[in-house]
Amino acid sequence: MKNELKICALFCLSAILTLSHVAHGQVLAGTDDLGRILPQNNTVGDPKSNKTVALFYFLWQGNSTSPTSQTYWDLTKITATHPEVLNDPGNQYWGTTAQSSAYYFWGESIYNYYKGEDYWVQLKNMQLLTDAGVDLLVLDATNAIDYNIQAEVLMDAMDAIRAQGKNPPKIAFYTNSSSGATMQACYNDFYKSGAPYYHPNCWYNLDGKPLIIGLTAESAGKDYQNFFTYRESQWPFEAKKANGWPWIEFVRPPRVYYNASGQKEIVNVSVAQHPNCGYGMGNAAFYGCTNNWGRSLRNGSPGNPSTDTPYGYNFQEHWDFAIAQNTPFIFVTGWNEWIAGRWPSNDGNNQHSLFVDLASPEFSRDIEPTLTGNLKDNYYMQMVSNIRKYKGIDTTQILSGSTTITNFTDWATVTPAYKDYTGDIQARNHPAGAGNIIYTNTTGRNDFDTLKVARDANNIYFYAKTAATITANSGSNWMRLYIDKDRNATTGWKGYEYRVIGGNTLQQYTSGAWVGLPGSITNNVSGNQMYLTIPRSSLGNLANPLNFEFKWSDNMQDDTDPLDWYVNGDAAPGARFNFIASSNNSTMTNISSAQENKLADQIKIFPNPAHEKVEITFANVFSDLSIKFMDVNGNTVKEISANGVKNITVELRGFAKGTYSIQFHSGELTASKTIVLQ
Ligand SMILES: [Ca+2]
Ligand SMILES: [Ca+2]
Ligand SMILES: [Ca+2]
Repeated sequence: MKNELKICALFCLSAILTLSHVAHGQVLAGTDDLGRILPQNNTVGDPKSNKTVALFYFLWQGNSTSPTSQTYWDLTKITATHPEVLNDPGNQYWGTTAQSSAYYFWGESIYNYYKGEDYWVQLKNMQLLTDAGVDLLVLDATNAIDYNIQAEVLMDAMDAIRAQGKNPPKIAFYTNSSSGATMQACYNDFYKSGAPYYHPNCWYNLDGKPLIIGLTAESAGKDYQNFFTYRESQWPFEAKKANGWPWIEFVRPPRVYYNASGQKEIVNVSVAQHPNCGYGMGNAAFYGCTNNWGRSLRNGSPGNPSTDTPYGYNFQEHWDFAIAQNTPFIFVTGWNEWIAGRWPSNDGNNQHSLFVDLASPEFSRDIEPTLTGNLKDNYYMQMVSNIRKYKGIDTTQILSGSTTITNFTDWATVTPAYKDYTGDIQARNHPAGAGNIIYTNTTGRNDFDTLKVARDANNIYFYAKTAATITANSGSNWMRLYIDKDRNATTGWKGYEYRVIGGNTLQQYTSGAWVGLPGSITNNVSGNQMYLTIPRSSLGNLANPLNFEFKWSDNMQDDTDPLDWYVNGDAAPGARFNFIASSNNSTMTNISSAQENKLADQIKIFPNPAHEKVEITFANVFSDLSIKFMDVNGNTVKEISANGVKNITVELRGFAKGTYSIQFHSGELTASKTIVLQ
């Protein structure tokens, strides 16, 4: 009887979830470490049809055909501690004396120096890329290797996510060297009936057949010839091909490609480029070659890598151009190449070492979150923002009506059901892609599955359902709840004004520290369910209608670092995302006015009235702040930018006396101020 009920309940729940998934996707909020806010439906509009994001993805880390240098392998660390290696190809601190036989990581992923077949890594990545809205992973087989073992691990991770009703990316292979033979290997390994690594649910189909990229002419007469839909491998120095799918471009703006039917199809977006390819990324990083384009490049200037590398200026120029082309595909390069072989340089100095593709934080092009170069998860969040601009996004789901919760059954009718991934507490125990290291991570404990929020006049209630029985309360980092009460990342710790730790202790972030608040929080736990009852009065009387963000975590290891949410315990939602709890449908207006105030509050201008000049100070440093002075007739009389600075002096000598409006613009934020010139 109990079992029958359980089966019915499961069946009914999955039916409801399927329906609600079709009707409305789950929309996450977030602000990155630079203060850039993920755009929502109010700025990017509803989901658009026929917009597909392809991402270049790599499986070769630690593979025997791309062997990592044995003793030292992190180029950023080697060149920081032993810069003498750069003019000494046989130096011991290369970790190997022979050039052309070892591969180096340009830096360290948040998953460390991993091996391509590490399931723990692939599962984490598939969660990030599912949340990002990436549709297609283009697997790099350009070196004539299909990395079949690693690809199967990746597809196992995709299958695990699909089994939860989510929509993970699918795969296609990109071949070029020995294209015909490599396409044959892909067909034999993955696609043909009885293939050893057969995952048809993971295939990306175009025009009704699995997509493959390569030199189509080489498929002629092969047994796989009619199996695939083909697109052409397209190198940046080759003339534009019909059906070309470019993995990078060495011209700005990038070229736009058409398919064989003459329809506009695809454009490439990349993080950095090496148009001076004879010298590669390594010579730009280490030997003064100035003709390559690093992460900081914009407006034709190399920028200032010592401060600009984390901001993604070059990447953003590409995105802005690509989105405006309105192509059905955008090809993004890339997620996780990480390694490059060391070769003898061809720059005329035989003491130099050459790295063609990746060399340093500035001259690399990986988006995957990293521990190196202060890049953190900025490029991931920037990619998520731009995918939203390209594809649109659903509106925020609204909370169901006021409900008083007195027991677990009261939660049955409360919506929405916010969903986390399950299985994301998977332990890690896998050899590294470098050195004799085994990576382990056993911090996964309680596995969040479904979260809910309810409210009545007196209380806010928070519900969490986990995949298995909730562990006994172990103290501070057990089943934590974070609340950003004003949806503003510049107030509180990383935006959060409140948190509940240890199941019953409410804290407020005040003057740079978490401080306990009086008030009684009730905590009910039963099996795999738990809920908290928090008096509204304890939360500083949250705005009504409700409009806040929240996040659960369990077993964080470093509660000062948001990157912890990517790797340890469980976070719901994952990464640097929040769920949105909103009890009315006028969130658009609320957010816009909050954002308006947010930027305006951070800007001070003096003196006002002014003579000849004004000084403008900013509470925060902005990566992309533009300032426009307009006269009473609406004419722009001065336009400047104030990127990366906390104050700026603006000369107004020679301007007519009178009132001027000053318009500030940074990403999604705008503000307006008025000054009088005397
Ligand atoms: Ca989970
Ligand atoms: Ca806040
Ligand atoms: Ca999670």
